[in-house]
Amino acid sequence: SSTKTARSAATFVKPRQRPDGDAVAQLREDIRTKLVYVLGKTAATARDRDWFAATALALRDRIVDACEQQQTGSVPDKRVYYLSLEFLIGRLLSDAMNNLGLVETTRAALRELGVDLAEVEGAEPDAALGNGGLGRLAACFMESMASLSIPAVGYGIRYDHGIFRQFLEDGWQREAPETWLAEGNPWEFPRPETTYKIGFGGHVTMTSQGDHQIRRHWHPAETVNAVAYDIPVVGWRGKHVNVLRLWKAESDAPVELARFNAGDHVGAVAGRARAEAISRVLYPSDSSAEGQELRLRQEFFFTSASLQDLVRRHVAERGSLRSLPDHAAIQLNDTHPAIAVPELMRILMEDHEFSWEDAWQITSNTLHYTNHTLLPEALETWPVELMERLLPRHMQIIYLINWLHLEEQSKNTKGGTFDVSAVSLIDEAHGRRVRMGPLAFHGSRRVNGVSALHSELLKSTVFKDLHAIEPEKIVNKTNGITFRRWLHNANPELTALAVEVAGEGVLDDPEGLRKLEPFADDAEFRTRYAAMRKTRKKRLAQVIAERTGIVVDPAALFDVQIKRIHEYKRQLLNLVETVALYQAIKQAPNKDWTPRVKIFAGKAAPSYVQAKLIIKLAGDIARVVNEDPEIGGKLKVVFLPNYSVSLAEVIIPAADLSEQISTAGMEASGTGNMKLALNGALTVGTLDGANIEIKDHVGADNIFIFGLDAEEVLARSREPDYAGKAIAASPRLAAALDAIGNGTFSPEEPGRFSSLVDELRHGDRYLTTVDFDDYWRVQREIDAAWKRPAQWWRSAILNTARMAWFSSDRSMREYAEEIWRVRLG
Ligand code: 4GP
Repeated sequence: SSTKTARSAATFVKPRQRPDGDAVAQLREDIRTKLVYVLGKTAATARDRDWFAATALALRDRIVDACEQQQTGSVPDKRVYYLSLEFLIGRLLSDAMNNLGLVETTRAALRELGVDLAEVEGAEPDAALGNGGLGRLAACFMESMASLSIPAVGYGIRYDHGIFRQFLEDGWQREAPETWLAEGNPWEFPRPETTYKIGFGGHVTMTSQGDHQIRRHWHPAETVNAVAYDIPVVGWRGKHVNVLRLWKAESDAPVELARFNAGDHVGAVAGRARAEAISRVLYPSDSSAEGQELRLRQEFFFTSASLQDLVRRHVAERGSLRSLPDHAAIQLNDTHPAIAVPELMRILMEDHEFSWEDAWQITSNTLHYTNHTLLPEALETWPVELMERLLPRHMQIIYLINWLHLEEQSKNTKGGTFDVSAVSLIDEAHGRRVRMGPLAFHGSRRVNGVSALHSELLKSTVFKDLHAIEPEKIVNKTNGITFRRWLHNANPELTALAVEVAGEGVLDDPEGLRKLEPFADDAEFRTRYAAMRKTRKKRLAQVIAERTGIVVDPAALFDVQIKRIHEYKRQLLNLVETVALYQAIKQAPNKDWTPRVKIFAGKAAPSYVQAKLIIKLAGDIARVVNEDPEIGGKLKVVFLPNYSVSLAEVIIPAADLSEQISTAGMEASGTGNMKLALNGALTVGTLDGANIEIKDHVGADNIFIFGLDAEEVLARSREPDYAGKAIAASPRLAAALDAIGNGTFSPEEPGRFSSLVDELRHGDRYLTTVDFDDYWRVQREIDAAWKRPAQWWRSAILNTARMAWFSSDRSMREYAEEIWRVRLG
């Protein structure tokens, strides 16, 4: 009977919304006007990039109109301020068109101008102001807050150069600057009138004010201007618009004319260059510590500007800052803005004359903090010496916060002893350093992890002692992704299927995807679902051929691992398994192997030597495997360079298998795992991060789980020589490691990968060797599953049907209700 439903549903398919003729004509004229009068071009001289700018400007007008309508209302009761050093936005044109309901209108308007929308979309540079998961999450959250009408401002830095462009030279990662602003940014409004002074260095004075009151005052040695640039963020169906306000650093020092006239043209502007360096480049530091002074300057710069801005707004709207916690919820995205704790205290005491106690009350009821990683090397600390030099007043405030905090603990233990070093905000063991995680924890009303497992691990590991003091503080908020981008825009074919089955309402409420469930048992629907995938795989095969020259067969299983390159994410596990598979195929070339294409993409931090070596290894394995005539089409290996949001939008809908194979306990959540499962890729994964919750939602039969869980990882790590034992027990693993170590893939330099192999043999911090055999087992199970298409596509459809919970709308609703206590609009 479900087959019948599918057929009858098919007969009800509405033709893709036909755009209204007047709207098309109007938009066409608006685009033409922008092209001619704003850009100074003609249809004859315009390049795709010009058409993109003209289209963006025309759509931006419509966003502004939506904004105007919304502003006729009164001041919102409470606003959310999302402070993030990273916003990995990607392109905005498709978001804007889709959310305004103008995709087809824009396509038609451009067609009348003789221009192809796809070309225009392709001409938009990615706004890549982030490294990976943390930055992309911030972008998804901004879109969801706008879609849910949560009044919010995102605050960040307007970097001249976002994440570097990755290219391969002889298989090695090389980095080149990304220049997204080279031709301006049509989405943004510069607001030079909204400029704040940000201080650095200098000294602190004390004045006594009678009543034994002492006031301290900071006199910075240097100030830099933070200038606002606003990007409007329009929500679904154009109902609500929020702002992403990015700060650009500008010098407030004039050009030194005398010096300039004396011929020192460079020296005359050196001070300006130093100030402006703050917003020059994004630090490429996904999950690893950055000890650079410039990084601390960036963090303070954007945090101070954002706090000054929201304080000014609050005072203008409400008068006293005493009510700040009632009308503002500030979310610190990781510890990068943790300096907000002392900075808000300073602003309240110094500029608004609050007492310490009142300032603390306001601060610790307004701030909230999200943790994104447990890796010890990624937990930020700053040398006390550097803080004292760069932010002397803040260091004093941190000392006093810490003193009061430790006093309180010693009172609580009633004369008993407690471990000061475990809860102190200052680490005395590694040279004196300020621990930004504990500072953010202590100064915030709520602290959250980003998956159920991660939040539990926060309580039992990094924040164990602080959690014991305030057991209510840590809450879980599992990450999410915006379906508007990762389903509707990235996969129109699957979206059309979903709309056909579940109706247009599925675009507003992803719970409607559930209606796909019965169709998993419908052979005809499965065929159409598989055809959708095939279309997307052909497109990806084309991109692979263009960018790497490698020819892949869209009929093969597309197995993808796309994310930052990091040892804990274990691209190496996948590569070792690839080698073992290669060896197995060579031993039995005539066996009925499931044809696979292993697709890798991701950037390595420029200073991360092992990660860069892993990229080189992928390329070297690819060269040998892809050219081996014995292998034929059974196995292909591809490393796609310059992974980006836009490239993800092409790969994800084309993936059959999603590799989420981090060492259990180390991936805080993952969000790529959600995007892939939503698009119907089956996950092969460990019980880590949000994989666990994905399994709970899609069902254990529709996901491939392997390896140790987080507890087992802890236990095994304590056993001596666990790697040696695992290798000794697995001839297959030993042979694969030998091949990598002896130069089978790098005959011109046989020892090239010996550091990787030695680490696996003698250290193996990420338990790659321990999980290998089970990973091999599950991969062969996957080979077998691929040969049972009815079951495979059934599982794929069930993945799509059961992923609604992972919408970032759900995450944002939870934050709104349980952390921010803000009403949805
Ligand atoms: C990432 C985590 O590694 C990832 O598991 C999580 O899904 C993501 O944040 C969003 O919460 N962390 C980073 C980072 O990107 O720079 O620490």
